[in-house]
Amino acid sequence: MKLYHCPNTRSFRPLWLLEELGVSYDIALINVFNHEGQQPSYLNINPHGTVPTLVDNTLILYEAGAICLYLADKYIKHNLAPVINSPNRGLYYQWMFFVPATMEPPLVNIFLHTQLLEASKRRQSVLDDSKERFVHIAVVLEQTLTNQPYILGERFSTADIMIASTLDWFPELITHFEALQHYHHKLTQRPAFKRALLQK
Ligand SMILES: N[C@@H](CCC(=O)N[C@@H](CS)C(=O)NCC(=O)O)C(=O)O
Repeated sequence: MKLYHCPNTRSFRPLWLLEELGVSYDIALINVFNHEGQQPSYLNINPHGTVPTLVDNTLILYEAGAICLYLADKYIKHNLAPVINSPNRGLYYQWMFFVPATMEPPLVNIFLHTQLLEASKRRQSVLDDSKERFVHIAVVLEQTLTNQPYILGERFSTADIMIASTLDWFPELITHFEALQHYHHKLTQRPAFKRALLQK
């Protein structure tokens, strides 16, 4: 199994998961910040030129969330996903999709309108709106995590990897959310998280 990875990107999610699972894998580094994803050899594997991509025998898979769902189920005995038809399985889908569909868009906008776009294209109104939307998201997460240690309840799961890795993009946005801050800190102290960080 090979993961195409670039540090400080969404490929950290499946990388962290692979470390939690403790299975063997290879890493191929693709520096998307230097446009290495646009090399024809990589575009043959992932036509979007983005990371992550997972290659598992004949399967080539992109989309961080899909890769994480696939890996957690492939190694379901490792208990990082609720088993199919269990009550928590529905909630697991909810949070796995919540990250790319609801949580990421305002954060991507904040990134674009503070750092990525050239100054003349940055819009304060988009920034303000995105920060407001993120506060709503953080309030919901804060309420959920005030009464339970992990997003699905008592047990750590792949959904926590999706959420905590995303909180890691802008930790300064959660300084007023006590439970969320505690959750983020606790998850980033996990040995597998730290091992994944060392894969550069
Ligand atoms: N929805 C995709 C997004 C993948 C993506 O855009 N990855 C970024 C890094 S976080 C990338 O490779 N960007 C390089 C580019 O767009 O050329 C996922 O979740 O995997």
